[in-house]
Amino acid sequence: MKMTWRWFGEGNDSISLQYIKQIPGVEGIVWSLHDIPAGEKWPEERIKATVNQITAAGFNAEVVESVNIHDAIKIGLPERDQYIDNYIDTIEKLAKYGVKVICYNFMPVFDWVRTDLYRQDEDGSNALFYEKALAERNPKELIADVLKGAGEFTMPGWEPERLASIEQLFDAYSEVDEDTLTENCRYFLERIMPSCEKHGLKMAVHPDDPPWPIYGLPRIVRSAEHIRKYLKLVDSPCNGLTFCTGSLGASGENDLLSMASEFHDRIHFAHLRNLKRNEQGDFIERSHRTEDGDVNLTGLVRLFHEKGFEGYLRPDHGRHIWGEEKTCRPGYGLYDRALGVMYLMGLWDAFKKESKNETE
Ligand code: DNO
Repeated sequence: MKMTWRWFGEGNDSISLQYIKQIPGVEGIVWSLHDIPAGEKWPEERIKATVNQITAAGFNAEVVESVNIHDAIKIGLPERDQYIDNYIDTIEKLAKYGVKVICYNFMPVFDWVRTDLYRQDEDGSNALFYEKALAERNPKELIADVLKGAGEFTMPGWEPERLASIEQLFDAYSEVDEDTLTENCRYFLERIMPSCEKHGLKMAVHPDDPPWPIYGLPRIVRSAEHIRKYLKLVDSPCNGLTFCTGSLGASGENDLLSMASEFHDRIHFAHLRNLKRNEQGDFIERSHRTEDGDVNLTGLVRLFHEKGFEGYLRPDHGRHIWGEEKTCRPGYGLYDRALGVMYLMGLWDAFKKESKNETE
């Protein structure tokens, strides 16, 4: 297991690499070039500069989250070939600079969806919250609320320029059902896989967050059955999974332990976090501790350890605590994620010692 931390880049994150270095156990930085629009080639000079900056601070730069996929590829428009060529160009360059895993998603229009970025919890902390009844209201209101909550920060998957034409985007997807989206995904994967295989670079699709269709848009990475199908679209180790417990765990129907056990050899990256669901289908993000939510992180870390997981792992969203609210990116502050690292490392170290039968 290699512990990593998501960092949004110089001038684009409230946390410095120097601070991240003080969190025990973090070996790698999960990065991206967030200002490059989906579909464009990533400039080599920018890749080189970012990788150099990260390695100079004492981290590996082996995981990128995300290289986003242009809507034309998901919709299956004729211009998709050009965008796929651009994607391959970026893969080639990232491989040249030592990138081993690319996390991406295949969700139409929206990436993750929440209805409140600062929902107060019982202990006075606040966190990202999803209220089912509110999520299907006028998408323009939802977008306005999320962007307002983000304040000065840009949020991946919530690009104001792209979402400004939400009606056209919905229209463009009107003919795309689950089968079409799956076939468009197969087309994309078949074209990029030779390049990934040549470099041993693993693609790790992020599950749908939340794991159900939103606004009638199809979602194809949301249950064991969907993931089974996805991994067979191209049955290659390079077509793998980001195992995100917060996304998959928002549905009580997903048995995370059995999913992690079934797909473990195709899991290249794990996002571990906890959440608490209620009967209405709402959920709030919680501390990483198993007792604080519905996700059995203890059991999952045990399983990852038993399976000899050698991939990358990161704490996922944190709550906003100790006055950090609105001074950091929603869900991506320092304190609660650092607590998450320590919890996950603590579990890992305990299982490691146990398996070696060490007592000291
Ligand atoms: C949210 C993240 C997602 C994730 C993408 C991967 O905080 O987990 O935005 O990065 O879905 O492409």
